[in-house]
Amino acid sequence: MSRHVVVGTAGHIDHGKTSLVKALTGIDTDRLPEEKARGITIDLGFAFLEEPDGLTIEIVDVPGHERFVRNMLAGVGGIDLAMLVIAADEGVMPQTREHLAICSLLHITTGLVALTKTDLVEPDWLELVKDDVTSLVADTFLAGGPILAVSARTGAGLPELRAALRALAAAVPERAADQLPRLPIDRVFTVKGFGTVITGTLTTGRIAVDDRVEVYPRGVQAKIRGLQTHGQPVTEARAGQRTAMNLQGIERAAITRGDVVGPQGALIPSLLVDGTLELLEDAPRPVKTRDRIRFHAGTSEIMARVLLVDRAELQPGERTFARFRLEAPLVALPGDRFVVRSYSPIVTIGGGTLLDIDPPRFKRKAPALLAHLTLLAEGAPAEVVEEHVRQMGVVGIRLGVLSGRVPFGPERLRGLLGELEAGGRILAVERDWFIHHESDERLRAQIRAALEHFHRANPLKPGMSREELRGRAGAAEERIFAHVLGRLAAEGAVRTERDKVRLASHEVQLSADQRRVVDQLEADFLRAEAAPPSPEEALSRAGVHGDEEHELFQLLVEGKRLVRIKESLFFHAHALDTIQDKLVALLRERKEIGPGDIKDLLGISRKYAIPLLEYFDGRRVTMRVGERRVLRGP
Ligand SMILES: Nc1nc2c(ncn2[C@@H]2O[C@H](COP(=O)(O)OP(=O)(O)OP(=O)(O)O)[C@@H](O)[C@H]2O)c(=O)[nH]1
Ligand SMILES: [Mg+2]
Repeated sequence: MSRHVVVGTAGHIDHGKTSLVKALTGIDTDRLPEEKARGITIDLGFAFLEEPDGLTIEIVDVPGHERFVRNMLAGVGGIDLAMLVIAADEGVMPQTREHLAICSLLHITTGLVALTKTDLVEPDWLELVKDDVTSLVADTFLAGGPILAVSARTGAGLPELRAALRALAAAVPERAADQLPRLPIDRVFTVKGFGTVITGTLTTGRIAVDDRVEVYPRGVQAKIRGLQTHGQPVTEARAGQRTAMNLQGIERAAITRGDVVGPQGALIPSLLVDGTLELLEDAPRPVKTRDRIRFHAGTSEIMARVLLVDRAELQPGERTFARFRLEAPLVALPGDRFVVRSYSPIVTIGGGTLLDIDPPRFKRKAPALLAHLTLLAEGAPAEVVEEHVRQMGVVGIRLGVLSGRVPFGPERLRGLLGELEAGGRILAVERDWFIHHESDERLRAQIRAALEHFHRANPLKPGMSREELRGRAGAAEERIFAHVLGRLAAEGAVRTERDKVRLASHEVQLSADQRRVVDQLEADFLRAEAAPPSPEEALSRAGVHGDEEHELFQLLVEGKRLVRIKESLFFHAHALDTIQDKLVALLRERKEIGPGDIKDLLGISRKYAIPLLEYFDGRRVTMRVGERRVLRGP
């Protein structure tokens, strides 16, 4: 099986990085005319070595000039191992240190030192430089690693260097297969006849021709028309591969270095991220809250303000949690490492690990934020997922959003969610939409409390309006509210009738006096049959003053004893049944009738006859044909 391991060069300007890459691979990575003219590297260059057993060593050659560290940063974001190149005649220089620090901050875990231009120095000198280098790399990921003496000019030591690279590459662990495919873009150009082409190192996952992708943060969607690695067309690219991608349906001008290609809708561009922040021992000064910095992640560089979570100032060598307010959207995932450079002078001062993307709006200095970040930094994967669900409260979180906020791929995430659901920690309100069990319990308690309060305040009302209840119970998302209410109903705790909700235990309790009024009202309407009184009349005959809004009158309406036909015209439900029977019988006999016929049939005036006919039209019992009514067929 083929494997791709990415080696990045690092080291001071003119120390021989590009020459060494060329001596190893035969590829001149300085492509730009300006690079040729000035004899320095300005932007990233790419080369590769084909090794036995399907291993390809991809090489990213970076510039050493201090003004181009930003380009260097765009190159080392995706590397597996570092080749620190130090010219034997000059020894350790400022960008030797800075590049080494950057590699350390990015948590690159393996690599070697190539002590080059050895043709220019005496053996004694070489030994002195070796000692220097040994103490430079002590306490770094290069400690104890190979320090190889080479010369690009004479070729001395090159076979040993290549063998050492191969050995290190073989030991690099396989990149996680189950991760969202992500390709931070380092170059964009157009190829005549093909259109827009982007290149980058596919950091995770795999992609194939015809895949539909999105270019973040712009949100433009495109189809992969073609893929190439090392100038050869391929149908699929895998993690670690240098990839050129021909995108269909996208303008070159719509993309720049720093953008990220990923699956559609899967990543979250964010102006706010949380993470750890560690300052280098030799950072020139402390970092204070609101300091403006340059934030480098993947191939992007974004200006940002630092907001320290638990202190006002972070001293060199210290580490804490920080929030970054970015001046342009960042596209990254938790777990990604980043590097921070000071605004001015432009030097690398530290870095950290992203913990949360588009985090919940905690108050920055709140202990809750500290607890949240500590959990994200130190918790087991299931705890991290649970924490995200918990923080979303009664809004819940959808799988699509969650996957952009955790450092695990989709399959792993599904597994963790399944575990949490089985353990009762979270609930699925819908497929791929989750709330924490505490939020569920809180919502249930709020619903019960709101209903209890309502019943106490309105003992004669049979139930509370559903929308009012949702508002009182923390205005939960409609579908989550519906889900929780549905479960409460299934458990027999609440009853829902049309848009009214009540506790199952609630019963309207009437005093003897109230009972008498209600009974009398009902009797009045029953007796009146087709010519009912107005609500006011009926109420005053029962000895109370009021209109249809009167709670005792409403009791009969909500209990469906009285039915509103129009405005304040109410009929008793039984009376309506009787009227309907008579009407249907008459229509069967006559086939069609006019308003006068119903007046005669029921002995009522036009005032009742017209609304009744319209009511039965509305109930689809009758149908209007001109001025006449006929029976609507079954
Ligand atoms: N004598 C000698 N000269 C070398 C060797 N390697 C590189 N050089 C010379 O050193 C100079 C710089 O080499 P580059 O390979 O461009 O250095 P670099 O590290 O890529 O420089 P930047 O990319 O600009 O940081 C060139 O003039 C090379 O010819 C070597 O092994 N021996
Ligand atoms: Mg170079």
